[in-house]
Amino acid sequence: MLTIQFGQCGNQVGHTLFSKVSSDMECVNTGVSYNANYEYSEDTFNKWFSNISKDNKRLARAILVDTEQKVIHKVYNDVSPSWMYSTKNVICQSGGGCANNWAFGYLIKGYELSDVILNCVRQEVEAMDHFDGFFSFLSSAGGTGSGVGSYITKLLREEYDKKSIVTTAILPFSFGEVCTQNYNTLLTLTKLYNESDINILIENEQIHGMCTNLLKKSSTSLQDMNEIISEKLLAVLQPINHVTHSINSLLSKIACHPSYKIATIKSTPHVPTTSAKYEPMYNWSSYTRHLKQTLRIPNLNSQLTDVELKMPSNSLSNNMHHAYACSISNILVTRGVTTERDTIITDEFKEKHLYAEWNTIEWFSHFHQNRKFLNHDKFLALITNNSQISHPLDTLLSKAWNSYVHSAYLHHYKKFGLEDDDFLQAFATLENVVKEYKELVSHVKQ
Ligand SMILES: Nc1nc2c(ncn2[C@@H]2O[C@H](COP(=O)(O)OP(=O)(O)OP(=O)(O)O)[C@@H](O)[C@H]2O)c(=O)[nH]1
Ligand SMILES: [Mg+2]
Repeated sequence: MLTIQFGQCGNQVGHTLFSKVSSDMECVNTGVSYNANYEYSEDTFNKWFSNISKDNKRLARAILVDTEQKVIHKVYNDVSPSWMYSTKNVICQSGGGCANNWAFGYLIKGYELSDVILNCVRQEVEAMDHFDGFFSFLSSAGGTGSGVGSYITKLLREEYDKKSIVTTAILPFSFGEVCTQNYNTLLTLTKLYNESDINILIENEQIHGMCTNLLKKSSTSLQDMNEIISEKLLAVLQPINHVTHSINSLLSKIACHPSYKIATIKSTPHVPTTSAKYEPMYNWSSYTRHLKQTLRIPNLNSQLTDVELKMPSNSLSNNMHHAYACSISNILVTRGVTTERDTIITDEFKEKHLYAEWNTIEWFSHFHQNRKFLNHDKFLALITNNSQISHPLDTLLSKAWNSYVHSAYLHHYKKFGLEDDDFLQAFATLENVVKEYKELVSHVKQ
């Protein structure tokens, strides 16, 4: 797997992720034998790192891209004793960024940087024994991650048409950021939907809520949020027991239908670092029940509390007033020690009524790893492709459309060559995605 980090957000999230991978490898409380831990560390290394540097640090298999220097220099120079980025993989212009303008990123900067980026990609790919695909990070709201990121994704799709492309896109807060964020998100998601095999969408608002409610942060920094984002991704991607856990095997399960290519990740437990030692010991079934509740959707007249913002509980009520989202597929990844008295039962996720009626095979998979993840006795992640995503995308579409009909800010895009037709096509594509997700119908509950 080759990781590519685009723009401020992409580089900051990527940096936190590699730091977490290293922390995970260095955990002493693993819960498994020396040999099993050795195998886990070796698999982790092969997945995320390419080599060992002269001063004995792991070299991240990652390419860093930005159109301004500040952030990329910060993450490159934030040196850890155990890992680092390769200098040759830092691709950065000395300009002032893309000014939150997708068109500037896609049509101007993406083109300018493309030869250098593709050369760097080729070198990394040639150095690998086995290359399964790309894993990229970007925010949809700025100009570089969104514009350059989607332009390069298009070129990667052309050049590596048989390889997987997994994109992690961070969606902006719904209020209080930049005025062009909805256009940028619309244009990015549309391009990525065409070129990537799966888009893992992360909502900043949701992650912020988790920091406030679960980690009890009085003020939340981007770093706090990036820690949660990285834990979610790694809980899915880190090695699992006895199975080759490649991007391709995940993709074949989660992106099993070409019209539904969006996934989100629910995870638990997230606890304040100060109280991690006293983390209450719930049994596996409390956690799996908790995660299943994250698939609920509100009914017409009732509000729904997002259970991902609450601590798990042994007495979580099975609230009958709320229906469940309709899923295309779900993968549960559990990490930690099981005992005879505390086993993992996944029947709740297999219930037919949670899935699209046309979906008749393999809609649910469970992977397990005995080795503890980041010192947690138990950690669970559910990567899910389901209809809930239609809600934030619908909100985004109506805000973008509202600006568009008033021709707000369009001149910023048109001066770089984007036309009304491009906008209209983007609206049509994303509206169609939302429609497909909204119209999903589940198997009838038995
Ligand atoms: N979760 C998270 N979000 C971030 C981070 N940095 C920026 N963002 C979000 O990313 C969006 C802004 O995009 P940036 O990544 O800063 O923009 P860029 O890709 O560098 O593009 P330009 O600066 O316009 O060239 C906003 O929605 C921010 O909330 C981060 O470290 N973590
Ligand atoms: Mg920037």
